[in-house]
Amino acid sequence: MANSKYEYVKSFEQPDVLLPNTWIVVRIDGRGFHKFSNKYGFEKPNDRRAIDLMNAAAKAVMTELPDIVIAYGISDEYSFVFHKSCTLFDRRSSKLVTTIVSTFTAYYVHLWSQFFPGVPLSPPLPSFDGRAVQYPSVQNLRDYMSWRQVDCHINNLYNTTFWALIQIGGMDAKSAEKELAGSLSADKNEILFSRFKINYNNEPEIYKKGSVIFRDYELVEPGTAGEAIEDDGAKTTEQIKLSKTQEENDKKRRAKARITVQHLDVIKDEFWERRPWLLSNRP
Ligand code: DGT
Ligand code: MG
Ligand code: MG
Ligand code: MG
Ligand code: MG
Repeated sequence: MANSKYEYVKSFEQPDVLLPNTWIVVRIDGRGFHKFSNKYGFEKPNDRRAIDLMNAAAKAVMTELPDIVIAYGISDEYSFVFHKSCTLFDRRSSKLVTTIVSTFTAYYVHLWSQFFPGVPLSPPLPSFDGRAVQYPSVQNLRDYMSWRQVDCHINNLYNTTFWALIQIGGMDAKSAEKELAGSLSADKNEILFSRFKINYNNEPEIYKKGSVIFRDYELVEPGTAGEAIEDDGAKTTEQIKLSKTQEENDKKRRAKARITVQHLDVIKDEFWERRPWLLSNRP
């Protein structure tokens, strides 16, 4: 390529490579979805069509980007986890984030009519922001996932109670808000049960737990996981050659695996122990 006198402008680009050997989480979030959900009359507190659409778009993102090992979604947000060994886009943050955000948004719009038949999208169209965060250990990554799932639980219990007070109890929003100010989980469970005969435990898992998407292989019995989770990374040339072939095989295996959307507890050890491939050294 010939150099032009303009080429120097390239040197203004700032590097944004993420640290090696860290788990990368790209979290996206719908822009102004409070307004967006009202515009399209999303059911309160949860609209199954809206959640299924988020899940379908996230599943499509995972299918297109086999480097993603797991994704977790609630409300208008989704977190995508890249394996710590991922080298996609040389780990450049802006490339990873913008690719996820645009792929997700494109699918959200593309799939909209399947989930909202007869409800045409009109501007302002849905858009999403995104950021990348790096986690140096499996524990940090699991704590991140737990943080999002606890958020899901807290928000859903609040919203379920808030909307029961309004929709079944006939309260206005202000009084419902006042009623719930300072209340504990137990209080909300009690309100739901004593006033509305709703046992929160029987609410759908998809609303209580959020959605987790991953590649499905055969489950492992808890306590029998073969592979150690952390390793120091030092390898001989022979091991590197071997791991290259391994990498190729893993890539093929990953591309073929069934991607599943489930509503499981990702806070407890069991989820991870039964699926050791998710956080193993080899993606
Ligand atoms: P942002 O993210 O700062 O641009 O602003 P928002 O408005 O997107 O706020 P955020 O992301 O904190 O909250 C998500 C909003 O989306 C929240 O107002 C509730 C709404 N939303 C998400 N899923 C559902 C649903 O299934 N049903 C209803 N009714 N609303 C939903
Ligand atoms: Mg926000
Ligand atoms: Mg939002
Ligand atoms: Mg949000
Ligand atoms: Mg280009």
